[in-house]
Amino acid sequence: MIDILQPSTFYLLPKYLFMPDIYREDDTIAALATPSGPGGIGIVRVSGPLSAQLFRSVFRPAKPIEVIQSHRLYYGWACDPQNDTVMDEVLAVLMKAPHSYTKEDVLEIQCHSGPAILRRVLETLIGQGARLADPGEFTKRAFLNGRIDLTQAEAVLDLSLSCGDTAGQLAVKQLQGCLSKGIKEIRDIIKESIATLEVAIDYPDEDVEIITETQLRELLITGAQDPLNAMIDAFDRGKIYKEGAEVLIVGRPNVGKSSLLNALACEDRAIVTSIPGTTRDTIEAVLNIKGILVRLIDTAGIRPDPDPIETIGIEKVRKKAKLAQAALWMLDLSEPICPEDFGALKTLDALTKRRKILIVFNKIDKVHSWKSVAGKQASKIFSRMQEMTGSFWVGTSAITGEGLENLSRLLINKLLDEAPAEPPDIVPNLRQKEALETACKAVNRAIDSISQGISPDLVSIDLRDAMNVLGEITGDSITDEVLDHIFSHFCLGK
Ligand SMILES: Nc1nc2c(ncn2[C@@H]2O[C@H](COP(=O)(O)OP(=O)(O)OP(=O)(O)O)[C@@H](O)[C@H]2O)c(=O)[nH]1
Ligand SMILES: [Mg+2]
Repeated sequence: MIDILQPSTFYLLPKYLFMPDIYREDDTIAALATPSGPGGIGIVRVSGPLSAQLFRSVFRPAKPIEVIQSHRLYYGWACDPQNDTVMDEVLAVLMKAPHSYTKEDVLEIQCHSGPAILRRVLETLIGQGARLADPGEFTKRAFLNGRIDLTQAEAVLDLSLSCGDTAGQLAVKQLQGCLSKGIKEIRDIIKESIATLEVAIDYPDEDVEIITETQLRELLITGAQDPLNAMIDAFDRGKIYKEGAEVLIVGRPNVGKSSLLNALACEDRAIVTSIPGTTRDTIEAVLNIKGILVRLIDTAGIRPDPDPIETIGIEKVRKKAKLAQAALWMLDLSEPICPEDFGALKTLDALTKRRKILIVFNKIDKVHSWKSVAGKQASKIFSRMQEMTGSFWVGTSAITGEGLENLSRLLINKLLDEAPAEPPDIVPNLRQKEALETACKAVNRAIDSISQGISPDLVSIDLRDAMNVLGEITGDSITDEVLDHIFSHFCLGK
């Protein structure tokens, strides 16, 4: 049976459910707004012109229906009007347009979260005239009805996916309109420049110069080129705050890589044994360290003459090292450094060159005066490998937890060493950054043309291009395909 609570089966629905003949944007839509599965409550959300009617037909409030007001939460029962059976004990709220998430009439029913109950309530609403919403369709309606712009809609997506605290704060700033405000200011400057140029185009023979060419260039440089470059720059500088980082744990077998992953994640993610070669595949744990999302990846121990399975594991490490932001090179401090340790380091070539490796001496609980032993081992490493000279090292015990706090602090410092101390206010996503770059190129062309005395109508064409591309960021000028693409990344019910 197809499960209407699961987004993955959504695409099968037109054949299954009672979809209206004409699929329209002013249909009344319904979806589960909370993740499916056991939990406290499950919320079914409805938006569109039938919401008030559905409220009356599917909800039996404990209070008389005549006293019901908009935006008030009421206790009662969700019932199937076809056979008058009670489906669940619920709380329901009707939010009359335009004061709702979509600016349409919206109904939300808080049910118990059992999948069978939620499916039944949803099916009843669909049976009464609603249709199942597309992924992201509630937010798309909020955008199409002018409640939010496209950057704010994208912030909603970021917010619903964000695991890192800082990423969440950045998404909130974008939802509050930080990026839109910046784009609007640039567009206003470009608009003003186009108006100036049009005076020159319309009255070529008259001496009606409002501002000089130098002033116009200056206006475009400070009001458009500089802020555009700053926003483009923020994409790279702020990426770690928004997307987090991938960090590998690499070392020869049995040094304690899996134990470290488990200790940092505070759960038994990876199998730990005293048998060398326990871990074969990569195992991930997502951590939130000082607000930054870190995907920590435990890897297969690296040794000479690996078996065929280990060989695949080692190849995976090499590939991951090319994309990871940093690695923990782990050694067992209770044993002398051996060629196998350096063999493991070789898989991190890409990261060694970028100086993104932290040396972790593990099992300090087994070593007397571990700091001086570790200091000596670090000197040996530095004298043998020039490229590691000056790298930070840290002592840990994955068993007692000693040194783990220090490791987290040093790791975050390493990850942030090229990033600004504080995240920028605006960190565009890839789509926005590409549009900013295109706009910036058009503005650059316009500025060059003004310097070369090229005719105002040609300058104006470049500035109009810039305006249009910036409009794609906020959604002022956007094609249906791009819109569909953006909202297809949303989950059902958002
Ligand atoms: N005393 C002590 N023992 C440790 C420490 N960390 C790990 N061990 C032990 O070392 C052994 C190997 O630990 P693992 O975490 O499986 O090591 P690994 O590096 O993941 O090993 P492979 O998966 O085989 O590459 C286990 O017996 C652990 O209990 C530590 O800090 N102190
Ligand atoms: Mg392991």
